[in-house]
Amino acid sequence: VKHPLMHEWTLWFTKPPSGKGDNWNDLLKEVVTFSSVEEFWGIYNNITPTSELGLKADYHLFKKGVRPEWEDPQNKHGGKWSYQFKDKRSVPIDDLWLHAQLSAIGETLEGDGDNEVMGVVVNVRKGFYRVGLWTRTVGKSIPGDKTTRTPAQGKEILEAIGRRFKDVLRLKEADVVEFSGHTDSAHSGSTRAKAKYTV
Ligand code: M7G
Repeated sequence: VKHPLMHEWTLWFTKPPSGKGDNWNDLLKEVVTFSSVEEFWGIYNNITPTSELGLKADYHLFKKGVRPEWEDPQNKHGGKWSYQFKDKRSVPIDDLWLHAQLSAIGETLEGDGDNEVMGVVVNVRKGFYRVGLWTRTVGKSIPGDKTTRTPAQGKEILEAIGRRFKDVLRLKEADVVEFSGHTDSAHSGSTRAKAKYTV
């Protein structure tokens, strides 16, 4: 028996760079697409845990048809919630990444009809792990949206998603999870852009 997921999901991997000439596109690889709980566990049990990846590696789990890139048409108006875990030795990153993935594929991060969650990401970096959740918008209505939201409603929806993500990552109330728009990230050349919202 297979338990179907609400969406199909694709796992992507960013290889750690081997030489100087490597660019983002050479390193980003599509791994596998799945549509059931059982397939997810089969994949999960057979891939390298995050804690064993090299520096500059990423896993990205995105809805099928969405590339884990700012430039994707379904990401380009969006942003992300993210948190950096700076104590790499003590943080249970494999567990946290598992729960981030389960919250995405189990659709527990957003309400029916919110239509915001695009995917989740884990980055292995020198000095920290970063876990992120990419959203379709930054709270504003975007071209082509059928339902219109006021900026206040959009902010409420994104903050509710951020708070659930913060729980999934088992953070304390005093910890701060930050949201930033991808266009800010693209312009600053990095993810460390000005936070738009915090929870
Ligand atoms: P990062 O992995 O988000 O953060 O971006 P980091 O600074 O902690 O490593 C690292 C670099 O990867 C960026 O400066 C870009 O060169 C490249 N990169 C990352 N993302 C998510 C994208 C993307 O969506 N599109 C493109 N073109 N490059 C990206």
